[in-house]
Amino acid sequence: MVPLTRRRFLQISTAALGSATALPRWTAQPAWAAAPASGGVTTIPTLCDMCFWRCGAIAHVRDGRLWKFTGNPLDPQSEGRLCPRGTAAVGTVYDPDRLRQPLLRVGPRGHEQWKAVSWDEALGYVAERMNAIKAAQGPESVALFNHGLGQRFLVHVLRSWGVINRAEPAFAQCRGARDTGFALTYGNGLASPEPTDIRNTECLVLLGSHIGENMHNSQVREFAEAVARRVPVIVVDPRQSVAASKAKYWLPIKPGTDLALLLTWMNVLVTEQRYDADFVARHGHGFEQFKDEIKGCTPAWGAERTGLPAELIVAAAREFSSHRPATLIHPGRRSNWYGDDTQRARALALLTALMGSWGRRGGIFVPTSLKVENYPLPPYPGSNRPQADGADGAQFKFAEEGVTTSLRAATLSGQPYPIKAWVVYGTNLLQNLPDRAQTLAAIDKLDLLVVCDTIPSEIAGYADVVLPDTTFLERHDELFVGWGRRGWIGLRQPVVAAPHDQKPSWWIAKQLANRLGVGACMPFDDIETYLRWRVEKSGHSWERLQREGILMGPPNPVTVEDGLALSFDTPSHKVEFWSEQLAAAGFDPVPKYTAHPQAPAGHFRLITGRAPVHTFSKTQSNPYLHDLMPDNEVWVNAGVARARGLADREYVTLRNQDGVVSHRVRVKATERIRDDCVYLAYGFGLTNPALHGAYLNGASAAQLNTRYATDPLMGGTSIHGNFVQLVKEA
Ligand SMILES: Nc1nc2c(c(=O)[nH]1)N[C@H]1C(S)=C(S)[C@@H](COP(=O)(O)OP(=O)(O)OC[C@H]3O[C@@H](n4cnc5c(=O)[nH]c(N)nc54)[C@H](O)[C@@H]3O)O[C@H]1N2
Ligand SMILES: Nc1nc2c(c(=O)[nH]1)N[C@H]1C(S)=C(S)[C@@H](COP(=O)(O)OP(=O)(O)OC[C@H]3O[C@@H](n4cnc5c(=O)[nH]c(N)nc54)[C@H](O)[C@@H]3O)O[C@H]1N2
Ligand code: SF4
Ligand SMILES: [Mo]
Repeated sequence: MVPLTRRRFLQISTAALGSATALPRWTAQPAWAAAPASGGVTTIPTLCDMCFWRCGAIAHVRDGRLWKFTGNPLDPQSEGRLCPRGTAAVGTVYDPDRLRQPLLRVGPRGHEQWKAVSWDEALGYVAERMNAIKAAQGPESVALFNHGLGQRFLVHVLRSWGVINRAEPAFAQCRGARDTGFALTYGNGLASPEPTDIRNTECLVLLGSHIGENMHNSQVREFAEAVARRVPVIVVDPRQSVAASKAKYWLPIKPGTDLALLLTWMNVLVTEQRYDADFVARHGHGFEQFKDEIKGCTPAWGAERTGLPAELIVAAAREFSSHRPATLIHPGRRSNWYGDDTQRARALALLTALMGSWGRRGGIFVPTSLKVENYPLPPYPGSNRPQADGADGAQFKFAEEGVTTSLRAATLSGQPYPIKAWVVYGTNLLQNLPDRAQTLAAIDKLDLLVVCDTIPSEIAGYADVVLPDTTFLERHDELFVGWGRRGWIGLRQPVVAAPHDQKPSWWIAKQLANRLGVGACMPFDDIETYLRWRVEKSGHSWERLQREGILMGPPNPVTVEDGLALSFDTPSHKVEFWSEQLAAAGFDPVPKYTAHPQAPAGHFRLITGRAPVHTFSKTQSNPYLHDLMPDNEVWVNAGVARARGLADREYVTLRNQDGVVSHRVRVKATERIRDDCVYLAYGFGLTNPALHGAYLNGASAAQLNTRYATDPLMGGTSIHGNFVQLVKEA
């Protein structure tokens, strides 16, 4: 590998992000695919997995080693450019902390005493324990936690074996509330990538949504283009985020009061008749009742709750409504803020409807896809038991996916039936679920904890069996069928060989299937047979997909301007300003503001977001990204820091309302945050000493999330309801 100095790395990532590529946007045959490898360098297209945006990328391989990772110009997500994390994929392959072989626990759980074993022994052990649990308690007593494209076949095998309990933090800890709120309003969630037409917008409104720190590639690039086009940007954030620093209006809202602001904005739009009356008349359901519900939400009412001047609230509403329908009210993504997040998402959805910007150019488009045939696989067995997490309606009427924290609660209580094993694929539950003590207590109840990961993550530290997956650069995964302005298929394929005894996740799933007695559910010898079948049966060339990495579908209308006819899959077949479904289930049919708990004396609300060069807790041991940002800092209002005698860059610890104390972290004293909250980027302060570079670097926001509120509609867990004191180091 070419030694990559920090300086050169920065140059690469800046070029990757900022510069306009000379390649046309939709080349039929890119130079790198047509030309034979020169100078011993082979280029292989694949999909980035440094985060879940799944950008199309090109691996440059020399002498069997990956030395550069760049964007695939054919891919609609990257358009030839990766974010800094994608560029650093090389560090994921050569991370010295990688798991190398299967491990069996020999000491007490969590004490990290292992025996390296063969795959045969590891998978034989897993199958034997799982079959014993099935015989005694039924397959429902095994739960699966998973995330990412690599999970596909493990999920399939376990479901074929009888698993019905499965959840991922990307729902209840991420976009679940947002998608539920939009589905209740329009009949459809937004999924990923969210169809925001930033490229064509004439006014962008961001609540939270810290694009630029949230590095989702295409959104960041379209955002940069919008700023260059001098599109007015309105940012609502208690902290002056990177996006807020580019904004025409920054509204430093009192945390937790966004719903009051949204209701006030809607009141202003209705009162001043600035909404799209035609859209509402044609597509709206229950508008009069809605109007009646929000009539008390005047600017004075909103100002009192949000801490924002009434004039600023009104000025922002006048600004963004003057650009409708090309006004984009960004729907957000990580919506697990305060526990009433589905209702906040409903308010965002209704504000979009008042702008008439659903299905419009410059607003939210209705994405299209490409039809891909499904490989004929046997159906899953049924079960006469309910899901243990209540996400099938018993507890969370509107949850469309499994609820992690509720599955954890079922493991703790043994109700409605005991959960005796967790299989965990690609998700670090000790960081991404609130209240770590509950996660550890639930693990204590298990007869079996299997973790499949690439590095010694914190959750792997508690496993009975650790299965070392290959990295995404060493394996095939299921096809990625993308939804967007056009549909596309993206292929993940291996670009280098696994360096040790790591195995691809599809292979692990297939081997396990044989040992679990459900081998028939994987009726192909290798994954290429499966992938080729799907691609060719769908009328595409497998060889071309292997060569180019991306196959684009034909253009379809995605906005009214392109000829799209709007339709809504709600009970009324309209946009539900008033939700009969919510009313029938005993919830507010129109969102209502309720105040959230305030900080105890001497405490600050802990708010959180993303570090631009890291993904959650999974990239801290990547040498290049670690070099760029080894730890986090706690943002403290400069006046607060002065009053407490805290100097910029001085170390403090954070003690939360329940007495949990963080690892030491540097203070960033800044005017760019309100004085009632502090901010910490998520993903640091990792506690597994086997992560040599990343161990205890910075403070873990997750560790301080001991309190959470649960969204009663879909089970999402809030994390912004925790409060901390700043403790000076002795
Ligand atoms: N670099 C990088 N990028 C990522 C990721 C990553 O790990 N690393 N993860 C990706 C994923 S999965 C997701 S879900 C997204 C998440 O990214 P977003 O969806 O953008 O996350 P948010 O929580 O909406 O935004 C965090 C911002 O909200 C502000 N905030 C906190 N409390 C409040 C409040 O009460 N009101 C308002 N209006 N603002 C508040 C914070 O100050 C912060 O600026 O990021 C994605 N992009
Ligand atoms: N406190 C707090 N909690 C949060 C959030 C937050 O901001 N703060 N954000 C929430 C959000 S928005 C989301 S989307 C979720 C994200 O949660 P997850 O997507 O589950 O992300 P991580 O917790 O980083 O766990 C990813 C794990 O997968 C492993 N891994 C990486 N690549 C591979 C691979 O190829 N194969 C296998 N088998 N494993 C791999 C990593 O080493 C890591 O242990 O977290 C949520 N939880
Ligand atoms: S946004 Fe960045 S890390 Fe995520 S897939 Fe794209 S290039 Fe990779
Ligand atoms: Mo997320």
